Amino acid sequence: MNCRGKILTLDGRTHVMAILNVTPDSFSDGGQYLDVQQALNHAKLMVAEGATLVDIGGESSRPGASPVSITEELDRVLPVIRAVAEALDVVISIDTSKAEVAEKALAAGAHIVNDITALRGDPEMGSIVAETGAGVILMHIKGTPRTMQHAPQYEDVVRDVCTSLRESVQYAEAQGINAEKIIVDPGIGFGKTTEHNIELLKRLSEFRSLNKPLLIGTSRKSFIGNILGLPVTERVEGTVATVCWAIAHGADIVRVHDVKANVRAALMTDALCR
Ligand code: 7PJ
Repeated sequence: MNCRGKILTLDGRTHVMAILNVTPDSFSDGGQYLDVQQALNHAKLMVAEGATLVDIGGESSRPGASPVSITEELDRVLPVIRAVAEALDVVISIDTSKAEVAEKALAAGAHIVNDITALRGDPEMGSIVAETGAGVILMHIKGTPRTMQHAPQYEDVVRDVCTSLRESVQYAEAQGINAEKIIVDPGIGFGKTTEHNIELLKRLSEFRSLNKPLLIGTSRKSFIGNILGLPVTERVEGTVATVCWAIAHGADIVRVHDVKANVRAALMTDALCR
């Protein structure tokens, strides 16, 4: 996959995407990396640990989170993107649903737009991605971060999410986005109960029918906490279990906080099932 000149090879090994939140209120690491130098140091560490992508986000999408203004989001992410792009040979994704933030982030050195609304949050997003030649991650969400956990319901969660992603892919391609620059993601935890998340993972291989690279984000999420009865600081092992399972059932990219443990687990799982 060629994302604005940066090549992401999606056939050999699983890629680990490291989460770099530059928000004061993210649910597990909010407030830690607001300072640019600190954010850069954390990115360097995660790349040294084996991450091949870094996902930079300036707006928390945790359940109930308040939206932030475009200026605030830009002030948070642009200096960090510039610093990471300058210092590291890594694929950078910008976690945003706002076209203006995406456009400026791409100009600052990002390669991929990670849009949790799958281009539905901003009417300009599709054309920005198409014009810039960026890669795009189309994630499924039911509702908005504010409303998504209010008793979400599906007829068949896997079929419903798959159908929605298929429509998102069609919309993206109709907007002029190159078919080979699209990654899909069922959006674990975004408008889903613990049972829905488990069902999505159990039947993950059904998403292969979309014929797109598949990204999965389970890291430290509350369904792991619910099953293990553990707080967010104690969910590494639960996350690693889901990462190994996801790789064995078709994931190409895993989005995580705890890079070292998940890179080792991914390499081992690759050796077993690729
Ligand atoms: C995801 C994401 C995910 C993609 C978040 C968290 C909540 N982007 N952004 N997939 N999750 N593509 O980090 O737990 O699962 S924010």
